[in-house]
Amino acid sequence: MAQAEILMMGPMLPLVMEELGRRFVVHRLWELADEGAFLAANAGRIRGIAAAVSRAPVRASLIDALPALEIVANFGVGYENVDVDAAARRGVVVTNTPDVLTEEVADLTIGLVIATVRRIPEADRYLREGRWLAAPFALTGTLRGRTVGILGLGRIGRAVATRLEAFGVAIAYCGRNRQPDMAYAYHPDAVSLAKASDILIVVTPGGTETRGLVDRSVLEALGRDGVLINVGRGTVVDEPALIAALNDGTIAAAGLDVFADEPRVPEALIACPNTVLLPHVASASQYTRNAMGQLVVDNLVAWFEGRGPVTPVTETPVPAR
Ligand code: NAP
Ligand code: 8YV
Repeated sequence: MAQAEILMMGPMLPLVMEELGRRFVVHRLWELADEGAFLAANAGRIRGIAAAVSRAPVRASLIDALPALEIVANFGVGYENVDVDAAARRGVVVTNTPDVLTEEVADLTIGLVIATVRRIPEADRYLREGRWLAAPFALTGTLRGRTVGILGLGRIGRAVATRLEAFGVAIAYCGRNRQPDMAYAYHPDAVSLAKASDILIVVTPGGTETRGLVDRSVLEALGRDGVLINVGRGTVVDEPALIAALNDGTIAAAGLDVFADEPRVPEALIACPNTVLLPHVASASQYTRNAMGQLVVDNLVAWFEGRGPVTPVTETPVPAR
C-alpha cells in the first residue's frame, strides 16, 4: 500500500523526523520555496499534519486547503496552535501529548517556585560577582506557613499539588469546575484564589478563553508579598500589568517559564531583579521530549493503521473508520 503523505509544520526531534520519514511521505513545510504552489499541486494527497506548539500554527485556512486531511498530531499537551474548531467542522481529528510530560513539568514548577521565593539565581550571581566577600546575601521569603494557589488543577496542577503537600504548605485551587475528589480549598475565580494565596501558580491552557485571566486585579489580590509563577501559557497573564506590578511593589516577585510572544521576552521583565525567567523548558529533558515525540509518532501510526488515535483532544470527535 502507498505510504500516506503528511505535512510537517517545522523541524521536530530527530526521532520524530526519522520515524515519520520511514513510515510516511513527509513534506517539510518550512523548506518549501513556494507554499501556495506546493499546495496547488499536492493538497489533495495530504492526509496528516505533524504540528508543534512552538512551530507554525495550523490555521483554518490550511485545514480548509487540505481536502484529504484526516488528522493533526501535535507535539505538546497544549494545542492552541491548532484551530480545533476548524478541524472539528471538517471531521479532522487532533491529538496532543498529555501525561508523558506531567511529572517533568511538575518537577520544574517546584524548582521555579523555590528559585523565585529563595532567590536562588540571584544568590548564585551574588557569589560569582564576589559580593559575599563584602556582606552576606539578603534574607529571603519562605515557603513556611504559606498558602499556594493553583490556577488550573489539571494533570500538571495535581502533580504540582502532590509535590507541594510534602512541603507542608496549604493548597488552594481555581478552575471552572470544583473537583469533588480534591480536598484543597476551591475558589471559583482567580481574584478569590489570589486573595487566599501567597504564591499563585498558573497551569491553565492558553487560547482565547484564558487570555489575560491574570490581570491587574488578580495581581493586586495576590498582594505585596505575593509571588506569581507561570508555567501554563504567557497569554494567560497580562504581561504589561505584571511588569507594572513587579516594578511598583504590587507583588514581590515572579517566576516565569512562558511568555506572551516567545521567544521574545520584554526587556522590562529582563530588567526586573525580582524575576526568575526560563526559556519555556518545563518539559525539556531529553527523556520527556522523546516520550512526547514518540506519542506524536504513535498517534499518526495508529491512525493510519486504522486503530484510531491514541490521545485525541476532546474538541474533535473521532469518526468511526
Ligand atoms: P489539563 O489536564 O487539561 O488541565 C488544565 C486545567 O486548567 C484544568 O484543571 C481546567 O480545569 C483548568 N482550566 C481550563 N480553563 C480554565 C479557565 N478558564 N479558568 C481556570 N481554570 C481553567 O492540562 P495539563 O496537562 O495539566 O496542562 C495544562 C497546560 O500547561 C497546557 O495546556 C499547557 O498550556 C501548559 N504546559 C506548559 C508546559 C511548559 O513547558 N511550560 C508544558 C506542558 C504544559 P476546569 O476544566 O475545571 O476549568
Ligand atoms: C513544550 C508545552 O515546550 O506541552 C506543552 O504544551 O508547552 C511544552 O511541553 C512545547 O510543546 C514545545 O513545542
